[in-house]
Amino acid sequence: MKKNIYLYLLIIVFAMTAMVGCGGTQQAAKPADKPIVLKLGHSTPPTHPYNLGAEQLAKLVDQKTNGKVKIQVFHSSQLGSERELIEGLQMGTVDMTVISTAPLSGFSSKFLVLDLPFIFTSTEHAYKVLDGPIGTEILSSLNEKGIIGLAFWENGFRNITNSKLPILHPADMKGMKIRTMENPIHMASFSQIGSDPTPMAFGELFTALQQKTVDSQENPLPIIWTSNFHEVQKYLSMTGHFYAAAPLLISKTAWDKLPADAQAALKEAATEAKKFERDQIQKMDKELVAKFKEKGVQVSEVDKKEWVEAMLPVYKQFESKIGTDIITKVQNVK
Ligand code: EAX
Repeated sequence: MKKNIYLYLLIIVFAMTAMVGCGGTQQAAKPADKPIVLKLGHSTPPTHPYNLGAEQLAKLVDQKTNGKVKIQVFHSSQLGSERELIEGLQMGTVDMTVISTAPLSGFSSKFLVLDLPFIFTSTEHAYKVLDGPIGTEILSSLNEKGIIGLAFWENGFRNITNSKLPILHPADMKGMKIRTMENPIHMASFSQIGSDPTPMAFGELFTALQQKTVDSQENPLPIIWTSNFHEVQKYLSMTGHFYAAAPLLISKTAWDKLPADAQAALKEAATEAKKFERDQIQKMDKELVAKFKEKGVQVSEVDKKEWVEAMLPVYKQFESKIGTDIITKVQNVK
């Protein structure tokens, strides 16, 4: 009997030790030791600067957090179209994106000023506005929408391509079916010169051009090149009518989950990768005209003054919605 009690006690003690041991092992592999993984989705191909910049960001964040934060990059609209990516950030189903500013105007009207035709006179002008207090104010307008802006990266000055004829003057665009981004100012600017704008997600654009659902589109040279639009668009006109900034964004849900030191590391990496990404855009912009010509694209330089004047009425049309003061402020940054 006594022997049995000892045996029971022994079993109980043994079992408890084993349980404690188990708990101990579980603690040793506690979830905090697993890296936090952030999913970053964007719309351009793997060779585009968005993707090169995002990969650079992932590398920097990994280094700066000693592997505690990893960024997984999904290119080519794998996580959705640009509008879906913004909605995903709001719902917390997508962690990060780098994206054109144009679709953001549907979420915060502060972005509208950036969409105006010819508002930026040079790349330097754009950088100065975006990296200064105006840019900060525009980005932080997203906070109440559940999105945090980390830095303005770059898409670039947009140029028109088409499959029909060389476009030199705004009047040459009469009746042209052109795909635009989902943005009221972009659409109004093309209606203003007599063309027929159709908004469409970027992921559908190549097929739409190939099947001639639309005859024309407009994008910065690095996008046209990396998406092979020159295979289905014979004419390129160097209009540079809109400047597309490309903010790097993170969902507030993901941001709040990061420890303070990781937040600081991410902010720092976002700024370092901004320089890297913008440099890639600038380098490609310089090299690409020659490459398009080699591919048989007919490239036209245009008289910008004509285009500025032709699209100018759009300013009046949107002035009350944007605010004249902010338009003047942007124009006056030199
Ligand atoms: O953000 O939709 C477009 O034409 C954009 O330039 C592209 O999605 C990159």
